[in-house]
Amino acid sequence: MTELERIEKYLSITPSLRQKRIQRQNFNVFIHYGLNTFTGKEWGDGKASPSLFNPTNQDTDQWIRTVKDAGASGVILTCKHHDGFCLWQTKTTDYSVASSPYKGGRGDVVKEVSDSCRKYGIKFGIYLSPWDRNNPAYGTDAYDDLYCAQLEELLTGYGDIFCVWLDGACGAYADGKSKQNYDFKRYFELIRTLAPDACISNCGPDVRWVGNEGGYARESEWNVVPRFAFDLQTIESNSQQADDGKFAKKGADVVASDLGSREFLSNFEDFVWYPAEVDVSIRPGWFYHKSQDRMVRSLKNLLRIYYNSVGGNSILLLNVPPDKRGLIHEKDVETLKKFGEHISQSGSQQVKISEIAAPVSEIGCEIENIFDDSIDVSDCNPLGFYTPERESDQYSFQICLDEERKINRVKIIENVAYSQRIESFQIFAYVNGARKKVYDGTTVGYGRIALFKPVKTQKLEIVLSKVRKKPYIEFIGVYEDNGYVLKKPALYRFKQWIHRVNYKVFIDKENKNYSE
Ligand code: FUL
Repeated sequence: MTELERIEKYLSITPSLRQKRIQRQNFNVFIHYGLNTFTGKEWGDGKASPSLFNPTNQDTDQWIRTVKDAGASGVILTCKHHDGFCLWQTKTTDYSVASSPYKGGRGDVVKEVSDSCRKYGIKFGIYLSPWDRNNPAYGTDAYDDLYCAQLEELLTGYGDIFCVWLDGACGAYADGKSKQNYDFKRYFELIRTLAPDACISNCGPDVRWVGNEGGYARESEWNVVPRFAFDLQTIESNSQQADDGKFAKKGADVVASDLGSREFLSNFEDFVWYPAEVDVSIRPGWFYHKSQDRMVRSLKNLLRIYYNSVGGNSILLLNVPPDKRGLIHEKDVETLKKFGEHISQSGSQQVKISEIAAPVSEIGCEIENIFDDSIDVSDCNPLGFYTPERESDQYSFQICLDEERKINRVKIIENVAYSQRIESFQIFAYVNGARKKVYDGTTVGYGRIALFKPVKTQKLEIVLSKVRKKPYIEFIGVYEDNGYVLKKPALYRFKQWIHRVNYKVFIDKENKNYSE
């Protein structure tokens, strides 16, 4: 294939509607809750008595109000974690809330959370751990039947599900057992049948695990990656293997640093649209531990994660674990409230653009289309974007603001219906007549928030210095200084990522493309 043919191939890879929707959601909350909340464990061994599950004051409305105040769009609940304890009234096992004192054994946490989500307009998703340390069937074919029955109960009994999160973590050896040979193909088909709009994340074809639990996206996240990236063996082998408290602290060193550059893609023939998700906990643990009440991430830390993930073409999945009372702890609530306020205030700091000069557009795709990011091009408005009429090596946009403003960021979104095209771009500000470079970046994709040192200016220039083909831009926004400065160290860490994945080994020819 020539370079041009290759590029055409990459650009032919575009998201499914369900992928566009989840990318547009930007930020969701993970809720880890279950027997571990009461035993203080991270990985329950499946032997703890259900009688320990006894929240005294559970209020899922409080959880979801917190989620809403934080500005998230959806919630994913650990309906069953590795210990096998089920938070709903399942017919598949007694190891569930039905055997607990909670509401006299008649409680159903999945129902409560999904009802609260509906009440507050938050989407609801499920996490159902494939690894099950309690069920005697684990390790046999009968377990696949049981797992599918659990999926079926969850996907049919609790309203719309936006995401099914399949965890790759497994430490079966810790139980002296060999690992279940999961029939993922069967799980995927069942999910597609029962919940066709739901994304299957992590060990699934729709959303890619970023590869670490430290809150780091790559400096250049690409949505078009070689199909091997959706290879369950790779995902599982990179996932957590032991409950030693070390995995989440590892930072960003468990995956390849580049999954999508032209150079990297040139090694492969088969590609998928596979957007990254950054899953990270607000505390050191995924489950609540009283001893970690003073270790809740600070606002500054959460913002670092937000700008790095949501601002770096990735979905953020932030874990917030309820405590033994069945409430989200005051400390987390307070931080999340400030976080939500920061995000919403920052969104309203968009500066008025009085004039923008861009290369001549295709008819119907004028530059004026791109100042309003509430237009959802994915579902309904195919013309809410700009594209130049002609192909060129570089594209330059001159932006005049209504008056001189102190700004510190620019947000750009590509219309991903045309795949991901921008490979590098720079932002210049005119200060006292001089053209000063304020930002040098790489990918844009579903969204890049380019943060720079505050600068007073009335005129900017954005140069798309390298593109795969002419850009399709959905949105450009310029924002007044919100006081946030992204510290350099986070970026330095990416550069030190080690290429640990031997990608050639893991190509699985059997993998069907479930994205269709
Ligand atoms: C990991 C699990 O082992 C953790 O307990 C947690 O659920 C996290 C989201 O995924 O792989």
